[in-house]
Formats: sequence, structure tokens, C-alpha cells
Amino acid sequence: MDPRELHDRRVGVLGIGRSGRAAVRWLRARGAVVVAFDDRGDALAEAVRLGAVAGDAGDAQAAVTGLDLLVVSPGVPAAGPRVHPLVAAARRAGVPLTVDVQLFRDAAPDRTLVGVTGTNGKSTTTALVAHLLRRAGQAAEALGNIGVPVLAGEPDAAAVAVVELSSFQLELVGDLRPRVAVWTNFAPDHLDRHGDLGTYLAAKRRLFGTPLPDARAVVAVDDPTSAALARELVARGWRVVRVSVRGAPAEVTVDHGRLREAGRTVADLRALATLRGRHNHQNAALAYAAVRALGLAPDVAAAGLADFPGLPHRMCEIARIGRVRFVDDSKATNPEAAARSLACFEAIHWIAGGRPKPGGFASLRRFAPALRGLYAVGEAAAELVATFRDLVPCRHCGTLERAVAEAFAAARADPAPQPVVLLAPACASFDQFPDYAARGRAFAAAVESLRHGETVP
Ligand code: UMA
Repeated sequence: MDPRELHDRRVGVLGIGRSGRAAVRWLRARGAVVVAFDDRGDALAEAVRLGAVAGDAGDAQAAVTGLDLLVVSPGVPAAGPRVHPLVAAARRAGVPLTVDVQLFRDAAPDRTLVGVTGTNGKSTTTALVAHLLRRAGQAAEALGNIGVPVLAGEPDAAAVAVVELSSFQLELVGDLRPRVAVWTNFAPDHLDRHGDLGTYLAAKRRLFGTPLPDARAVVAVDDPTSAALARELVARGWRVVRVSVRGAPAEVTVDHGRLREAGRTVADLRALATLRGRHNHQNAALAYAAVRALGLAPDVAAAGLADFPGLPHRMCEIARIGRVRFVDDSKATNPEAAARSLACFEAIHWIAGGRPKPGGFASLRRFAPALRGLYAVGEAAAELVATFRDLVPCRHCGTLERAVAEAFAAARADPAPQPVVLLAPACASFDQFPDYAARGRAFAAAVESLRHGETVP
């Protein structure tokens, strides 16, 4: 639906979290009659406070009758094995379904949009693209899955919108028409939501609709699925900039820490503390290629890499107590992401666990030489201990606080010059925390209490 025609239309918003609240405000500001739905009563009350009518989802078919549009929040399954009953009812009734990012795009079709998707590295790449643009004197906003709903705040039409897009958001997207579409990588994830790998991939691929005449796809081609995608995009008429940190043929590469374009070194990434590790080198190369695709000169594009502040909860050193370093990588919510930080450190006292994803942890056994101990928490604790107990000392700690205290006690006694207490859970946080950020904050609080000697075992 054309956003200019929302006045007096009856629009449902399903899921009143951060995205949903922003959507309610945005729709109300355009004169729509908003009907809010949420499985939680307190969320519904908040929507009413924002000017929505509380919908009764008890009879799903009746609830969607008369709606002109249903805006579905990212956390609400719109396809796959757990499709929400209201979404299914809307489909049956022929009510159009959409998501906030599509409304955002349709309301500002001329705005320069950089869309970033892939399994891992999306947030860092998104933040880095925005940072590089700002350092080059261009207005830019980092939005979307990174934590800022696209419909929140006052849009700045002159600013480049750099939007992190999860598979959840892309599931219902029509055509986003990005000027630059960035693809970071592909690995199994979110199978509980999407049901199978093919459906997860199909959702992500929706970023690449019909290319705008000046559009570029920036694709990291270091895994087979992504390499195949790059080939297919070329065949579909996209101009593709390939990126590789593993020696694949590509226009932008990282080789021994040196960022190169067409064989010429444009930056040395080795000393950058906020872009440590090969996965971050990939993020840097992707962001560089994206801003080059927007027309920045090579030296201008690379200038901001050195002072990128990094993102919280992503391999972020939060404290040192004596020789012991504490690193928060709470965002490592799957084994693939945890592997990236396990590869970056030595003498690791590893805190892992939470709600496990399918596939197990055996792929991480290869990091045993760097591990001094495993401190397992949450629902995955028993499985983690069973996977590692023949390789490293394992403790079933249950809670994060206990794990931090026990890991610190062992790290303090570790003769290594700089032992690391690393939170890289390889699991979702939802068994014990509202989200990964809350888990990261709990880690920091536990470390802080150690510093004050409150929890030393
Ligand atoms: N709800 C229902 N029924 C359901 C599911 C949810 O009623 O079946 C309701 C909940 O009761 C709650 C609301 O929906 O009131 C929550 O909505 P939401 O889950 O869409 O969460 P938001 O707060 O709107 O945050 C969303 C993204 N959340 C998810 O995709 C799960 C945030 O990504 C994003 O930052 C935010 O929009 C702003 O764009 C978070 C995330 O975990 C960080 N993303 C996943 C990831 O990165 O792995 C994809």
C-alpha cells in the first residue's frame, strides 16, 4: 500500500516491541486507524497509550476482518513451521502483509539505501558503513536489526540509510531496491523459526530484488552458498563486487591483514583493536567495498577504519583485573560466531551456553589447544560439558554469575601472560535473558562485582 494513502485506513500491527511501537507511532502520524495485537497484555496496553486500538486476537479470523494491511514485527513468525495464527488468518482473508522496512522504503523511494544481510557480521558491517560515510562527511544512519527500528525518529532524507536486515525482516519484504546490497556470509541459523535451511536462505535472498540501474551487490564469496549467490546475481543483471578474506578471486580482498582493492593495498587492518580477527577483516572489506560502491575515493573510504569504535557485546574487551582480560562476545549466539572469537585469543577461560541451536558444538572442539577451561551455563550446559570433557576441564556452572566467578578464579591462577575470560556463548540467550544485550550487561555486572571482591569464590 502506498504510505500516502494510509489516512483513515485500518492497519493492524502484530507484535508491539521496539519495531511495533515505532510502527504504531508512524502509522498514527499518517492518520491510520491502528489495531494492535500482541500475545502479551502489557505490550498491548503500551500500544493503546500510543493511540492504537487493542485488538482481540482470540478469534483470529474475526480479528483480521476489515483490516486494510497487517504490519508484522520481525519476531513474529510469518512463514515456516510456527507461523502466527493471525498471519495465517490474514492470508486466508486476503489482507496484505508487510514489515516496517518495506513501509520505510515505500515512504522514501528516492533515499539512498544500503541493505546489509547474511548470517554473521551484519551489525558490525552496518555500523562500519555508517561510520565510514560519516567520516567522509556524508550523513548516514545505521538502522534496522542493529537495534534502531527503521520507523523510529524523524527521517532525514539526505542521510544514507544503512539498514541491517535479518531473515525475520526479509521474510515479508517485497522489493527494497537497495542502492548497495551487502551479503556477509551464509551458515545455518534460526532453523527453529524458518524450519529448514532453504527457507532461511530464501528469506535472506529477498534483499536482491530487481536491481536499480546504479545498484551494486557487495558479496563476500568465502562460503559455497555465497559464491553461488554472487554468480547467480551476475546472471540476473546485478553488478557484483566480490569480497574475499580467504584467497578467492575478488575485487576487494584481505591478505595477511592488508585490505586490497584490485591488488592495491588501501589499509593495514592488523593493528585495529575493534576489527580483530578474520571475520572482522571481512566486515571491514565489505564496508569498504560498500562505500566505494557509493562513490567514495579509496583513501576517503578507508580513512575511518582506524577510529571505528566497535559495537558493544561483540568481542569487546570490557575489563582487566590484574593480568586477566574479560571479553564480552555475547552476540556470538551460534557456534559459527563463537568460533570467530575462539580463534582470536589464547589461554581462554570460556563461558558458553544458553539455549542451544540445532547442530551441536562438535565444530568447536578444534579450539581445544587455546582453551584452559569451559564454564557452561543455561540449557546447553550438559551438552557442552559432554562435548568437551575429554579435552578441557569443564564446569557445569548454571548461571552466568557463577561462571564468571569460577572462570576468574582459574584465570587468576593461570600462568599465561594474559589469560582471557571470554563470554562467547554459541547459544541464544532467551533461556535466561531477554536478549544477548541483557546477557552482555549481566556479564559486565558480574565482572564489576569481582573487581569489588563481592563474588570471588
Ligand atoms: N510477539 C507476539 N507473538 C509472537 C512473537 C512476538 O505477540 O509470536 C510480541 C512479543 O510479545 C513482543 C513483541 O512481539 O511484545 C516483540 O517484537 P519483536 O520480537 O519483533 O522484537 P522488537 O523489540 O520489535 O525487535 C525487533 C528485532 N527482534 C527480532 O527480530 C526478534 C530486533 O532484533 C531489532 O533490533 C528491532 O526489531 C529493531 O529493528 C533483535 C534480534 O534478536 C536484536 N534479531 C535477531 C538476530 O539478530 O539474531 C534476528
